[in-house]
Amino acid sequence: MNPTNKVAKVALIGSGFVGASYAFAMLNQGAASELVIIDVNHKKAEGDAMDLNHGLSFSSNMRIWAGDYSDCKDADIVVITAGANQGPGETRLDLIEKNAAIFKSIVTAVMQSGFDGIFIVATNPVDVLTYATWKYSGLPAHRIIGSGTILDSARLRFELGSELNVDPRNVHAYIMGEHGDTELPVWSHVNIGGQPLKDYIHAHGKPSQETLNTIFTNVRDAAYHIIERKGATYYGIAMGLARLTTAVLRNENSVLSISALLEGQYGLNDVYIGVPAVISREGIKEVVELKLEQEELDKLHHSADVLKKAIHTVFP
Ligand code: 6V0
Repeated sequence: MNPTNKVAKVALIGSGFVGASYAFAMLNQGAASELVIIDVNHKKAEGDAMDLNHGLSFSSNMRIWAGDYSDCKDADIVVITAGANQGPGETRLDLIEKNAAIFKSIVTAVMQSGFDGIFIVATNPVDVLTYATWKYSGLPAHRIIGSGTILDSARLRFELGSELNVDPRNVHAYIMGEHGDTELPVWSHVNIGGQPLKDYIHAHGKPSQETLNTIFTNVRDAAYHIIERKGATYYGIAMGLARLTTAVLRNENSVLSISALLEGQYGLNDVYIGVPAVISREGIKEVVELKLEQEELDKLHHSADVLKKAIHTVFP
């Protein structure tokens, strides 16, 4: 960790669609002072670093270069977006085997550099690979953060905001569970600028349950719809990752829905899964334990069962 807080260094591993978009978002947000880009395709990392450097006259100051694993030694955060992405019709869980093997080599190389910071993981299936990063790194679980349902919650806030004609930043809503097909909307804790959803519905006569169901289906299946149209999704997750990075570097104590290791919360153990959590310079400072309705809790447990099965294919 960087005790002086003078230089905030981020190492990005994987400069594909998600990684390069994240680097661009970081350049615009200005939370880090150094960004090293590492990719098995070194030329791609070099090209991205060159291209991004040409934006420095228009952004805050940041040193950006294409490096190697030795550059992770004094990084505050390593962000992993490397690996295969979903093809049309492929689920996130279909990617396990390929990406777990890639992660073993990446995390081992990062740790061999002497890295002692915080990992942020975005590669899919993100909950399983966050668990794998925890195991392969040997670091405490609170220093391994998966992007989890940060994007799904943002999608839900956008969809609800559009439906209600309210700024999504004033719509407080979480998707919990797997970042994938078994995720769930936590309707019981949605509020619009402080007004609980059920009170909002009572006052405005809408949205109907049917509309809410459609909104959730759109959120859950958003990646499929985007992949069908343009082959990949990256801007939304890149901005979510930049938000998460900033929350850590600036010690914000922000509540974000991310993938955290559960150790008894929600009656679950030994699984990384999407939950709201307080994010600070320590990483995951605290998992927020919402009082869920029974149906929501059952769905969360089902999602955890699916993830545990997937985790056991990598860690029997
Ligand atoms: P991409 O554009 O194919 O980029 C992947 C990059 O990883 C490429 O530049 C590769 O060269 C690089 N790479 C592959 N193997 C290695 C390795 N061993 N070491 C270093 N670099 C390597 O994929 P894209 O950027 O679209 O997606 C990356 C991952 O993010 C995929 O697993 C997606 O499924 C996942 N996403 C996660 C989201 C989330 O919400 N968590 C959202 C969107 C995509």
